[in-house]
Amino acid sequence: MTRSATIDRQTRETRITGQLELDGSGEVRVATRIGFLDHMLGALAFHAGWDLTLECRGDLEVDDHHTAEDCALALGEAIDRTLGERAGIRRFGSAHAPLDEALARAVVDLSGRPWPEIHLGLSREALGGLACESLTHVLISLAMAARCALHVDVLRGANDHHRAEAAFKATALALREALASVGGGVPSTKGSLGGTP
Ligand SMILES: [Mn+2]
Repeated sequence: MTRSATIDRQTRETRITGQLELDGSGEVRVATRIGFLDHMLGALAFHAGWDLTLECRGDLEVDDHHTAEDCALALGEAIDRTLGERAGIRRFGSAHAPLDEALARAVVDLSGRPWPEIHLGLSREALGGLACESLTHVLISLAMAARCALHVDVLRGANDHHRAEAAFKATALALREALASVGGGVPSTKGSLGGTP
């Protein structure tokens, strides 16, 4: 059974189309017209082992915010749809990723309950055409839409490009582990990962 979802999210602010295949081989094509967002979502999908196409036409004449947020929401919603009742997944995942001097840690629980804790500690205003606050917001939006607890901490690093990229790579590796198909039922003593406490 393939775990895939079509991405089609249209608002007055953004138009997003694409395709997500969870059990892919890292074939990734992301085109949001924001270079650094392409770089981060591309790294996320590649290191998570997904096949992903994602194209966004957003209101960049306003700023980068809607494009960044909505791409993350569309991707998170696609992850959520591929999982259905969330049976047969590992559910938990954690990873560290370095990029030279930078080191990031990501811990995920595909619990059905959205809880982002994103601490990137970036000091620059922007990276490329992407505000650094938008990078944090991307991971928050991803966790909200994918309905998972996602804790990302950049533990050290002097270069903000490195800090951000390490954070997205660690998130990718943690998600890869949590999304792994291990068989069996819903991995919860409650018997459901529907999202109610
Ligand atoms: Mn880079």
